[in-house]
Amino acid sequence: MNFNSIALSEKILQSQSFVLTTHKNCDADGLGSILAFHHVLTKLGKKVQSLAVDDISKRYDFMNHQDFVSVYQKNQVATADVALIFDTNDPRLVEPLYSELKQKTKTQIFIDHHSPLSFVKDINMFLDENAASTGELCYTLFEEMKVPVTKEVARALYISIIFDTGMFRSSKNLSGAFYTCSKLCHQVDINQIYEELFCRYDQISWKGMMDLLSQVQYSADQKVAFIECDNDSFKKLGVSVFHILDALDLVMKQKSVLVGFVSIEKSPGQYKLSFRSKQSVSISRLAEELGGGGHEHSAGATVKDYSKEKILGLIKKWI
Ligand SMILES: [Mn+2]
Repeated sequence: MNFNSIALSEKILQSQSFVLTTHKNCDADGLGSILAFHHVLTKLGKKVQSLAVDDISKRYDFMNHQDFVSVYQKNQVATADVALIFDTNDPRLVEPLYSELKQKTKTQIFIDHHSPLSFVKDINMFLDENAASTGELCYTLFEEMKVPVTKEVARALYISIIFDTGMFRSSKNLSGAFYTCSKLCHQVDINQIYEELFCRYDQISWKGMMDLLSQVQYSADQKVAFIECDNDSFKKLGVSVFHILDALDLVMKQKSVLVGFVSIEKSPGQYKLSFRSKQSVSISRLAEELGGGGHEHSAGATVKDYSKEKILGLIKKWI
């Protein structure tokens, strides 16, 4: 069933116990949404268990999630009325936790801003594709629930929004992001959050990213730029996935480039592909074709077979 904000806030206010989670390999939007709800629900006297499906990147330590969000362990999920699953509508990205949630919680509800997946049926959703982040949707619910937004809730939501919009750069309708941040910003340290999220290079990783940028390859018409990185060069360069994505964002600053991608060989026969696009070129369907998903201008997939020729061929269809 599809919830609207009124029906969902009623459901939340009427329920007593919750499990909160987000997609695997969580990001600041999903984690910020969990944290904001964790604080709000706890203050309302509800029972709350907050779980990450897998390890949380050290990059997000500054979000101070340690005391509130733990990593899922089999058979450790509490029984609860409602499971709220943030920033995805794809149950596969919440496994193996999702299967356990179906046994331990009465209702599972996805709160998300990604395109709904055509093959996923029979899930409960509160979904708004026009929202630029899930944090924005959480704020809509808090307004509907008429709960006060404390300093720690404001900080968590502000991080969600700034992260997912890349400081208000995303292609989506940003009015909701601006509106929400206008309500939050007086309670948050804007400069500190900017630095924690976006200034994260030491000398080694900075040099590593420069090396990555010197390895950019182009399609014949210069409209596609890409970086290939295998596991060894990853370690040699001293960079993480986040640094590589930063390099990809820099590559997209070239005028002629409409699509950029990075291919990261995580292990033999397992490639993580991240795509960016500009202007009217949408790459979300391309990512879906490859078994992944995402947004119009930012998407990704993990594939077993990778060749640059194949990916360049697929991209051609969308330019
Ligand atoms: Mn998001």
